[in-house]
Amino acid sequence: MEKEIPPAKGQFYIKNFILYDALNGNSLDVDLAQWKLEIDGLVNKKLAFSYDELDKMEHLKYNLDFNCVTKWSIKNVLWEGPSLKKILEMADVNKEAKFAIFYCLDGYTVPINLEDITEDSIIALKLNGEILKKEQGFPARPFIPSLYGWKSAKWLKLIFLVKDYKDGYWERYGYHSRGRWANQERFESDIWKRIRKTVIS
Ligand SMILES: Nc1nc2c(c(=O)[nH]1)N[C@H]1C(S)=C(S)[C@@H](COP(=O)(O)O)O[C@H]1N2
Ligand SMILES: [Mo]
Repeated sequence: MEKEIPPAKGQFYIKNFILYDALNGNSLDVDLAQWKLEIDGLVNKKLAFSYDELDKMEHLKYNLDFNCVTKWSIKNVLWEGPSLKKILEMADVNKEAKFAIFYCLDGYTVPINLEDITEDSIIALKLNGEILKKEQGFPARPFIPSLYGWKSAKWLKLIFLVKDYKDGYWERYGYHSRGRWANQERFESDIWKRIRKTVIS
């Protein structure tokens, strides 16, 4: 008998994604002729990729779990898309940049430590063999294997490189600044948040 692989610490498996839409992204009709993924901020080359250009780049393809911080996980999702690390290399990120802020068409935002953007991080264009559905964040969302699901920003529009950390949509409400699931970096204490707010605003 095949041995069941348990989910990440503190997580349980469910069958289907719970589709989140904190800022009404589901109502977005994205016109691909207009849409471009922009790379801006602390880069030496500002770039803008059309969907077609992203689709024509070499794609990484692998199965990995999706872990939502609220404890549900989806087993063995097939992820597919161009390398995020390569895209950032093409933009020639400045040495002083420490974070990438992801901006979405619905107004959702999320900061990611550049350290977490590893070789296997992608701009996902496909999920389980199909192009992203509207409610899954069409046309593109990042997938960063070490991080919880809230860091996978749907309806992605812009990646902005910065030196200083800045809260995104959920971090403002206490979600962890980094969000690695292996360390269960779910939420941060109010005290830490208050200290951080006074230093970085
Ligand atoms: N633009 C946008 N991206 C988002 C969210 C959102 O509300 N808006 N929710 C996040 C959260 S908390 C999770 S767990 C995942 C859920 O992905 P799913 O909606 O495909 O299940 O999307 C993340 N990306
Ligand atoms: Mo989440």
